[in-house]
Amino acid sequence: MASIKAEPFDLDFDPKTTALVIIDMQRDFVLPGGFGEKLGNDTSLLLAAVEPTQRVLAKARAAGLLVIHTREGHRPDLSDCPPAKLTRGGQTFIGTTGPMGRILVRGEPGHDIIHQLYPVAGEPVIDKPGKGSFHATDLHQILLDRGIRTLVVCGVTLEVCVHTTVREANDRGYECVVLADCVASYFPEFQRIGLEMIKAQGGIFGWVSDADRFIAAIG
Ligand code: TIU
Repeated sequence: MASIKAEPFDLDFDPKTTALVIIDMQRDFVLPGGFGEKLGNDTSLLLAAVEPTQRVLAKARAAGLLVIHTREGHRPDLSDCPPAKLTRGGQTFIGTTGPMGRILVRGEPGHDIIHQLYPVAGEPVIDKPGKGSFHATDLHQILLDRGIRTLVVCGVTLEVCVHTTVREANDRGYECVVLADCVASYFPEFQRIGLEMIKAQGGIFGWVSDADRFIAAIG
């Protein structure tokens, strides 16, 4: 067993039943020319999460933790993209062509994970059409089959895909630790408040820690 220093209180976990989940570290969100920038955001804010997540990923791999990556995106014919997601306020970005290929479309350069955090053989990659990583995916099945109980969560953006995934996971009975410096938002105030929301009320849907405390916990 191990224990991670966290808020609102330290969490005991078994590395054998713990997975590192890295959410949507895709070019379309963290680099200019993709979905994030099309939505009017400064994508450079998300890059702060890359280096701490690299350290966490290296430690998790060395310790033999299950590592799971997710990607938000759609089939090339967009048949899995709800009309309500495709067109917002009369604007359509998903499926249009930009400098990194068709935005949020599977198989395109922009849809793929940045090289710094690229999956290696044996690490499941979950392609998801929504914000949550459990919706319309086989993530729950993969976690159940491996007896996973605890999720250590990194990725972007905190208030959208990370929050949605952690809320989904919490409802399915997983204990989730979000690493504060390994998640990022386009909005600094959402980064601060998004972390507060997780750990308020005695940890209403999770715990908050950071890269250094995760690395120390693994030993
Ligand atoms: N726009 C935004 O903040 N996020 C997303 O659209 N997807 C994810 O968070 N991955």
